[in-house]
Amino acid sequence: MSSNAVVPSLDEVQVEHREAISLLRLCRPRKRNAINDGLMAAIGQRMTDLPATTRAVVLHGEGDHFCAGLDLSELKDRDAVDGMHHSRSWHVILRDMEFGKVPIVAALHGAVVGGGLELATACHIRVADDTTFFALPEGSRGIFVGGGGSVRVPKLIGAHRMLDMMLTGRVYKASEGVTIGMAQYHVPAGGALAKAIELAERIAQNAPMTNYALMHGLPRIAEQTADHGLFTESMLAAISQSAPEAKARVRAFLDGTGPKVKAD
Ligand code: 1HE
Repeated sequence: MSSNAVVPSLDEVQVEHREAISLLRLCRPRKRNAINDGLMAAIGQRMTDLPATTRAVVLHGEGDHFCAGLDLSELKDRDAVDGMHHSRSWHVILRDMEFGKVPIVAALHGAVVGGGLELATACHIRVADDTTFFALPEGSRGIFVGGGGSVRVPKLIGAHRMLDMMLTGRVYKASEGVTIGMAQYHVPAGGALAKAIELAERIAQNAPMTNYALMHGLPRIAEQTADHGLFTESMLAAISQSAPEAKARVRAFLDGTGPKVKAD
């Protein structure tokens, strides 16, 4: 029986495990890490294959750019039905990243455009170095976002900023992008990966239940009514604090052995 299943291009998404964190590197620099079906399937496969020891992931790109978006050469022959299936296939993989097992920190540099921005916004933390620029060139290519951008990007920067980006081709440089909420961190050129690793290692020290509750709870609570949101919050609070790990961490603070909050 023949199958239409995409073969993941695993060599284009390299993985490195470092104790509690895993690094995924987009490795298609010749094409500026443009995402074809094989590369997207490989991202999905790598996320599925993370070892149980991984508590946070860093996603970064090889070469001068994080990601040039959809591989436009694949678009030539796609009809409406194929386009629908293609978009839905991105939705599944990016949803599984956003609502996966562990937080993902994206280390951004160079182009973070089109589907590259959609990929970055499926991550939980974005670190942009000074070379980073954000754009949604779909408008000028006669197409539309298809990887969840219309849902995730407005949550970060507002629908009208996204509208402006797509209608006018506006490009946000790193500092401006960070100011409007595209990324949470802005670092000097070449510094995104080191900062992302530092943050992932910090995230990996949290209780896994708390990380999970944050990743899964906060976006859902944001879409609930206030009354439902408060109820969900109470459930997550109750479940988190009843875990043995939470008890041990609170006890450690009360014993004087747990970390204090520092302002630096
Ligand atoms: C590509 C792609 C691509 C580069 N698909 N091949 N995304 C875009 O509209 C962005 C298109 N790319 C660019 O604007 C530029 O390539 C960059 C600003 C990202 C980088 O510029 P530069 O000068 O470093 O590289 P380059 O010379 O433009 O590209 C190098 C090669 O990569 C070249 O191929 P070559 O065979 O001539 O060497 C380019 O054709 C190729 N390349 N980007 C295919 N995107 C789920 S829906 C999402 C919808 C979208 O993402 S639309 C936005 C698509």
